[in-house]
Amino acid sequence: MAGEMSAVGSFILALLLAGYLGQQYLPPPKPKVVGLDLGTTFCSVGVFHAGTGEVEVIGDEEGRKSLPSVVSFTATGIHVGHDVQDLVDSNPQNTIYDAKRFIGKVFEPDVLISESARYPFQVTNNNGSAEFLITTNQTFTVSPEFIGSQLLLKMRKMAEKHLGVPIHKAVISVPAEFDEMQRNYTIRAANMAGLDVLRVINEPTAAAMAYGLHKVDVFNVLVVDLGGGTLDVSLLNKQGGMFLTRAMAGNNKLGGQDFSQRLFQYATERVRQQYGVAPSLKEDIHRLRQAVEEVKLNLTVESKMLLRVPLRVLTQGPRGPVEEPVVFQEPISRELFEELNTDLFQKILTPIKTVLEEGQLSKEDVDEIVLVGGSTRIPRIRQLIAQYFGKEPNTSVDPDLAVVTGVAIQAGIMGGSWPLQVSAMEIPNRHLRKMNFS
Ligand SMILES: *[C@@H]1O[C@H](CO)[C@@H](O)[C@H](O)[C@H]1NC(C)=O
Ligand SMILES: *[C@@H]1O[C@H](CO)[C@@H](O)[C@H](O)[C@H]1NC(C)=O
Ligand SMILES: *[C@@H]1O[C@H](CO)[C@@H](O)[C@H](O)[C@H]1NC(C)=O
Ligand SMILES: *[C@@H]1O[C@H](CO)[C@@H](O)[C@H](O)[C@H]1NC(C)=O
Ligand SMILES: CC(=O)N[C@H]1CO[C@H](CO)[C@@H](O)[C@@H]1O
Repeated sequence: MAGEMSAVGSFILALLLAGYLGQQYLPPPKPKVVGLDLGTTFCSVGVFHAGTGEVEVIGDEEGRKSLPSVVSFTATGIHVGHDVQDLVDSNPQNTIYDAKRFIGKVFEPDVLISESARYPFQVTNNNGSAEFLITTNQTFTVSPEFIGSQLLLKMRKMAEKHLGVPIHKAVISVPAEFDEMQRNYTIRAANMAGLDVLRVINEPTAAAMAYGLHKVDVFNVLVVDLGGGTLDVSLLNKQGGMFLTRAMAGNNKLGGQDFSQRLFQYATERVRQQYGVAPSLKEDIHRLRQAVEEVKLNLTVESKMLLRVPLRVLTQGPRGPVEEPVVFQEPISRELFEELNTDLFQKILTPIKTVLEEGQLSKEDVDEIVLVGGSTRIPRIRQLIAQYFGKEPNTSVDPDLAVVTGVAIQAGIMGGSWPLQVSAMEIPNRHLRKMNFS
């Protein structure tokens, strides 16, 4: 009897051992849960690889790791992300962007009318909810969550193609200030894309996780997210494995496009000084804007750049004004760019001071500062923040991919991937309101 028992026992032991060895030598299982960052202007998808313990942000066929949050409708179908690029100019009234600003929100009728005036597409009012009016060879409306679902579906397909497995589960990030309804509609967008949402996580929390701050001994984390058009500052407090948002503040009219605009105004003035007229042709203005944007990006690494744009200027010929092709050239130094934006850069400190006041902390109490959003690449901005706190911010993760990196880590935790034992939790912040300065 005892012998039989031990035979069964060693059989079980052998099974366990085989399982253990299998775990050691078989390739690690493919990730089953994806992390999604559905941003206002760009979105990304990432996964956590249990085998290597690394996050992979999944690129498209051309290796691009973020896709523009744009969806365009034509008679032949729905186009998403990079596929839309050519349609932005030719099909503006059916090309929807910024849908995240409308998701799960109830608006006063006059607010929707003025919002609609800001966009080349038509925003309509469905009992307080925003919808977009599409006219291809038929006319219909789509909801902001439908736009979101098309972006999420594209990212799901990218992940499935890359990993070679079907994906049905996701963790998704939302701005900390999103209320329950905005969160619910974001989940609905994911459901429409065939994804079950295991957890919704705040963007600043995700950014903090990208730096592994859920695993180390920190209490107060300040997250500065400076994107193309908005600044969001959040003060997080970590207790055990739990992140609590203590305070939020921001400026929804401050970001990269404002810094570009200053440089564009300067360039326009220089054209006027050199040729007597400012550029007036639509294509010229467009080209100048693009060149300015490129120079701005390059100045984050270079200290000096040459702005060089072919333009056509109107000059007085013998028989009236004629268009003359010229090549406008102007050296732009990083110093000049900083000078043109001094006051705007200073404004970044306002919401930072506010969250500290709201959270009743002094700047010395902040353990780590995390920078998110493309505009935090600007060296002067990093420097201003470092000077204010008297310590270096955390910048080693690509600021455009910090959120998706953190969401992918959370997805790995939800998927039960070894070796992550620490789970980040969020304490809901129902009564927190975001202060806005703009
Ligand atoms: C719109 O055009 C597409 C492609 O040409 C066609 O497949 C579709 O049936 C048309 N729809 C309507 C309502 O005419
Ligand atoms: C419109 O919204 C209000 C509250 O937001 C709701 O009470 C009402 O039933 C809605 N009407 C329709 C037609 O959906
Ligand atoms: C959000 O969804 C949950 C679960 O489906 C539901 O209980 C809750 O009432 C919803 N809240 C809002 C504001 O829509
Ligand atoms: C900006 O930098 C990139 C890479 O360093 C370079 O390829 C590009 O030509 C630069 N742009 C301009 C306008 O010089
Ligand atoms: C400046 C800097 O890199 N600070 C911190 C970033 O976050 C990690 C935690 O993962 C800290 O160890 C660094 O010191």
